Amino acid sequence: MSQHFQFQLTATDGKARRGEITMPRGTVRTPAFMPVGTAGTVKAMYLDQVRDLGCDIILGNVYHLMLRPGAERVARLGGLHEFARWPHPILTDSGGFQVMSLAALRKLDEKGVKFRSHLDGSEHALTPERSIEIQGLLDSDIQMQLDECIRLPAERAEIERAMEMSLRWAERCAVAFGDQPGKAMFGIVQGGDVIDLRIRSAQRLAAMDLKGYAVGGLAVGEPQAVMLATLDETLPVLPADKPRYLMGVGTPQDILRSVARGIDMFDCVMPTRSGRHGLAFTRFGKVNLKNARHAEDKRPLDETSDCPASRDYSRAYLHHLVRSNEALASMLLTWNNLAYYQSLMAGIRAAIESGTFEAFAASTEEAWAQGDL
Ligand code: PRF
Repeated sequence: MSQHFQFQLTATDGKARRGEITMPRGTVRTPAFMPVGTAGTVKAMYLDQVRDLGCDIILGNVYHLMLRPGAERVARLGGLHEFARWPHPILTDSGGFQVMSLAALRKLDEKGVKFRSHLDGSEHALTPERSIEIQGLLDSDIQMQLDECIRLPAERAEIERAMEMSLRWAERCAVAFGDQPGKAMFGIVQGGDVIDLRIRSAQRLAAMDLKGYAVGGLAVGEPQAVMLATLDETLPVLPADKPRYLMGVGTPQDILRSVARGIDMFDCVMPTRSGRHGLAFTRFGKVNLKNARHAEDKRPLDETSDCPASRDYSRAYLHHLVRSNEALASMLLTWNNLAYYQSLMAGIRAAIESGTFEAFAASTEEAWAQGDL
């Protein structure tokens, strides 16, 4: 395994890219979907199961882990990989986005962000430097700069202010991160739905020669067409030889359409959170297992899947578990959903390798549009 963080493109098909990120803890095959492991757990899953689904990397959150159990405590316990028993790569989000969505009484300025914990109301602060320090204490392999994400719709002036500050925070994070050959710190493009701001953000980050780039500030209230048009204009500005990560996205359709534009990495709570709310993802679309029409349906979610949750349990039983609020409902549906997402990514990677991505994307979208349910 490489002692250095490296990215290699192994095939392209149109703008879609197949690559490998190598780092000391393992290789990430891209395009990759990263299950969200907010608090050091992919909720309702054993990490061995997550690994067995073909997952190369999971995501953790500075915000949650700094509040509980605390970054210094995780460091004393050997770091997040050892603590959670996941010896493979971990990417951590820097905290700003979660502060803005979860914390109370936030105060954000050039220095950083002060906030009260959503757990107990205690006061905390995050600066660009402290976010990188926490990500180091967690021993995260891919660390994200602290940024400010503006929800859309928003005024240009507000989007520009946050984007410019995020660029200054990127510089501070890069200094704090320093030179760590086996790890990476990614910059985050901001700029909302304003194309010239997106281009300026991407150009300035590209000039910093970071090891990878994320596109943030999308899927925050704008129509999908706006997100895709923004990717169309932004991605050509980023260096082709660095990985590109679209944060917090998305549906299978969002993923296919973003891969088609040159995105390499994704994370989203959708498969895990939906699983805990009775929603299953399958090759034929979404299945809402709360619905009474499943009550006597003996068919499994997908008899062709290798995932036991998808193949071996009747919809009737899953419906019963969901209606009864059983823990096993969350476990089986999360398992099914992550199996579907990982098989989608494996299909995407194989299609790019064989030069058939467009047809693969069309047939996948078509099957979803039919909706079996
Ligand atoms: N910034 C960070 N994390 C994020 C986002 C962002 O803009 C988003 C937006 N989709 C999700 N997660 N740091």
